Amino acid sequence: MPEIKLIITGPPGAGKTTAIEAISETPPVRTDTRTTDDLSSVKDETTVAMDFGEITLESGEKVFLYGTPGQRRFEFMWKILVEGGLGLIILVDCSRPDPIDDLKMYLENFSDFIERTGVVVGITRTSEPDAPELTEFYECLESNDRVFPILDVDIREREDVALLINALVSTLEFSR
Ligand SMILES: Nc1nc2c(ncn2[C@@H]2O[C@H](COP(=O)(O)OP(=O)(O)O)[C@@H](O)[C@H]2O)c(=O)[nH]1
Ligand SMILES: [Mg+2]
Repeated sequence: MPEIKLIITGPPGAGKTTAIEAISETPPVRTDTRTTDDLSSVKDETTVAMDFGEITLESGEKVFLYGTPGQRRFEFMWKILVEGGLGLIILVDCSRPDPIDDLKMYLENFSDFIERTGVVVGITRTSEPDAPELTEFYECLESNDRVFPILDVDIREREDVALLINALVSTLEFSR
């Protein structure tokens, strides 16, 4: 059976580690360590190298899901992780100061990868009082000449993570 490597990215605390834990059939590999810098007010632990989990689709295809470290000082890891990847999940966290700007940043940073793969955007914590409307995220994609599915998700729910993966894999079907 073919194997599909997907990457999940997004700012620290968006839920990359949580998503992989929610869906992986095998015990996920985590490389979290205690936070020491200004992030420690947001969370106790942060991913330094990657997260890894695997899922078998209904079609029998195996998906390997790699989570990137969120902090920008680990950006060099992103290039290593995308090697051989077929698609990207970008998580955007509405509890952060400027979620639209976060999305723009990830579109730019992964632009080389995005040129040759598929993308799906997962918006988390959409019930936050200052959360942008979904249309604002679509406008952000549009102004960057991108058309990707955007889903409102609770990343702690297995079904929501499955939705993201299925949306991404189905966009890939066209290009494979
Ligand atoms: N209250 C709330 N918490 C959430 C939601 N989505 C994710 N979380 C929590 O946010 C944290 C995300 O942390 P983590 O997965 O380590 O983020 P990472 O830095 O992207 O790997 C976890 O404690 C989740 O349980 C949500 O919709 N509501
Ligand atoms: Mg993490």
